[in-house]
Amino acid sequence: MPTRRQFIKTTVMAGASIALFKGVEGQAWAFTQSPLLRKFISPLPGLGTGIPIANALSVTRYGIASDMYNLAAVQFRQQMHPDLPGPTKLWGYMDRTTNTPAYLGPIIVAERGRPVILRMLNSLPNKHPLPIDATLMGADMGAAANRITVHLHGGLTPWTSDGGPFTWFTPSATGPGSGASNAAAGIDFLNGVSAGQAEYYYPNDLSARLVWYHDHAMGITRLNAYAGMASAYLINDSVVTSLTNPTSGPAIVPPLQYTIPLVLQDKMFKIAPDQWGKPGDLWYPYIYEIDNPGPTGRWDIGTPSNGFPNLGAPPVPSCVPEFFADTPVINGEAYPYVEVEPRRYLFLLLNGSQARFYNLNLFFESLMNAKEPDFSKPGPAFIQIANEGGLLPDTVVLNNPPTLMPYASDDSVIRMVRRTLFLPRQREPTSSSTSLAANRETGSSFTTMRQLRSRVETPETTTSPAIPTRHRLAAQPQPDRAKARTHARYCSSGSAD
Ligand SMILES: [Cu+2]
Repeated sequence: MPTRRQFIKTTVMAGASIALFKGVEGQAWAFTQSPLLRKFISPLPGLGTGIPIANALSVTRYGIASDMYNLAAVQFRQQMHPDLPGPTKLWGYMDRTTNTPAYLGPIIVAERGRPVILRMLNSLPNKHPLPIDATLMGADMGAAANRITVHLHGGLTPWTSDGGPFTWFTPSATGPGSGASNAAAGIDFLNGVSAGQAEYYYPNDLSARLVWYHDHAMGITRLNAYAGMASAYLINDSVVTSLTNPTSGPAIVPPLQYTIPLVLQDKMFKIAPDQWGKPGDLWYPYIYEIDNPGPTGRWDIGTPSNGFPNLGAPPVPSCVPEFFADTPVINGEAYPYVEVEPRRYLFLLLNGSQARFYNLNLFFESLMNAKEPDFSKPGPAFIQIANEGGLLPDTVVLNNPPTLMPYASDDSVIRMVRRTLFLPRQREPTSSSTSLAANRETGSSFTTMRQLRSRVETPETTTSPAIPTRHRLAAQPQPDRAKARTHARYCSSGSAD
């Protein structure tokens, strides 16, 4: 196992930049170690162009017309930026009707009231692409590294299909497990349909919104989601349809071809091979750096002199509490650009990072410094129409957009104009004297390691009408209260995330 000093030495020799920021013990550290990548040379993967949309099979289940999806969890490689030394090893979901895996795919497009049946086949190899802390509950006692379970994050799901952490199954699982961590399935597994295959039932009895499905296995959820087992799940309903296709007047919400999902993540890439992979593969922190006490180590541990108990050296690999990676990845591509027309677009924003918050701002490109923003020239406003709770009652103009928390989503309409830069600024721990609240409020105290931008080059003229600054979206149908109560009972034993 390389020491931290050896690691940094290797990193410097490889020409990557190192930036250690000030902090206090007990905080995560921001630093960079990935290969330096050119910005904005590859296009943003979009819906159906890079990110596949899952193919549904129409079936009748419980007497209700439903959509069946046959997916598999597989290992594959994908080039996440042209400058990376090779394609990145990933674990992700694949549509078994096409057998073509792709990062963030396949997206499931669902309709309110039409249930989805998701069948997931576990086709993962035995060896995990990331370091596993084998002292964590669920990952101990020789537990299989390739155990999975599927959770619909933000869904209103009966507990039997909620993918609780102990409902995991391995490629050889046939039924409920014995409860031992080294069994073929977890003790709560009751979704088996055949060897290594589980089935989940999603009633979709909730209003239109962007949610997502991801792995949820006990002890390794963070690693599995980071490795790629996370995909989008878009729910449409009649209210959104009436906004995109009104019977009279202009559409408030752009149609699907002018909808751009932006899944914001931060990743770290290896520059040297190790026992888990080769250069260009994903890196994940796994060592507490107690050999370098004081405010310079990454994931330092507290000392007894600062009131922390002396518990001895943590294991290697260790689970670290927070992880701020150095390379922004949007829809699976590092530093992408997106070309748009001068008209309204609907952006579906999802923060899929481990711990990073994003503060989203639009600025015009600097005339003096290409590919950099001119902070004195703010771009068009965000008009927020929804969040992860569904459509808002009214549109909201976000001149100073709020922070997008991890695992949260926002739907915003933006009217694009010429040469606009899309620049989410990144929030992370800075110095001990700067409170998190201050960080959130003032852009100047943000530490931006690298910038996440999409370039837009279009004529300045625009043909789409201005977006009303305040617009009543629609009266939404009320949920079925009896059904909601039943679901509440089901979900009370579900998982929290
Ligand atoms: Cu979740």
